[in-house]
Amino acid sequence: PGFEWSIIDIDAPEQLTEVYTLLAKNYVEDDDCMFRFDYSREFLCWALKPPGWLPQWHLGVRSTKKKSLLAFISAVPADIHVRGTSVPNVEINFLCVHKKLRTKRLAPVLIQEITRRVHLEGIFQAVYTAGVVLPRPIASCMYYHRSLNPKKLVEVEFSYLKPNMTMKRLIRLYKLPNEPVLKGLRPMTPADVPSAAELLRNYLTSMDLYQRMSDEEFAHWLLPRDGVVSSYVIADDNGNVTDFCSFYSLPSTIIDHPKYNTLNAAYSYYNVATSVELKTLMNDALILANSAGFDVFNALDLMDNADFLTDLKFGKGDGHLQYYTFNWRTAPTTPSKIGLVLL
Ligand code: MYA
Repeated sequence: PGFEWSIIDIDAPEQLTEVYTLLAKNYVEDDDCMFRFDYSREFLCWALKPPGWLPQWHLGVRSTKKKSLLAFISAVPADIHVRGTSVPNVEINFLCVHKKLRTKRLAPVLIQEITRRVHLEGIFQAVYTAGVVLPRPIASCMYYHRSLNPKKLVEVEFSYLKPNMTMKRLIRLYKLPNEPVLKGLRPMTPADVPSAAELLRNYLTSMDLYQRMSDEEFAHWLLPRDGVVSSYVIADDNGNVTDFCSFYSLPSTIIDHPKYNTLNAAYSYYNVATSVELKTLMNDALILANSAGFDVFNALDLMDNADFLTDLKFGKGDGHLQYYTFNWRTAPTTPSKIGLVLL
């Protein structure tokens, strides 16, 4: 009693702002409560409205009296492949309960209700990621971080100066050129979608868990959106994409810092290299992210990312990300066989 379900209309600016604010103040924090994800409104529209999205899967809980938004969970459709089998699925994300209402078992109620609403559409499987270990992950990935603005990262205690290291030397260590190195690397355009989508589909078939994207879905997830997602391609003489890299922008609020409010983080998304080395391509991704003003570039150790993490000076983080399948039993796999990036 005292609470009611509410379908959130993401297209209504004031409702989008309610979800934005709930998450900005109550969503995922690091273990030391120093940083909290600050997904932008534009990012939320992107994440919540891929092809096939349904309004009833943007599910909120409001107080009956004041109607304030106190909890949220979302589902979006995806064709997920697990060890060669295609399974119609949803991706569950943005499960959030207001700090005032924690440990009252509202989360299981939200999960039950989104499950019911997904079942009504004839879908019975889901994928999701979480920082916490629940029964039972299909894979356990690790975050790696590449400093772009080491001075700020040290000031906000995201990273530390090791003994014997000076700030000057640290800055020199992480310094990057102003311009990308690879010839012909340019932002992805709609004309690139058919060949780039095919490149990604082919690449991902070697993975144990991945989303198979139609051209339409690929266009939604990968075409550049200002302040949300950046994608760069190299094409051959016939205009077919041979390589692409991408990253999304997910800032974090720096909690209670006297000087800085925001940590600008880029997250590695989907990257495929066939005509150049993946390492060279990702070095250019770092250069582009640095020029765009990001403080840090984050990547999980999934897909072929292990090929470049060490050489490109990524440091191992302390955050694990567990991958889960719901109502689909499969043996655990290694991060390098995970071909799915959830936002
Ligand atoms: S992961 C992001 C999760 N969000 C956050 O971490 C934001 C900050 N934290 C909060 O808002 C709250 O602490 C949350 C829990 C909401 C996380 N996934 O209500 P409670 C279980 C699944 O008393 P609260 C993301 O969005 C916990 O083990 N379950 O606790 C993907 C316990 O269950 P049990 C979780 O702290 C979400 C129960 O909740 C998670 O007030 C995928 C306690 O409930 C978690 N991340 O609220 C959801 N954290 O007693 C599953 C805790 O059994 C989707 N719990 O151990 C499943 C598929 C559904 C669709 C199926 C379709 C077919």
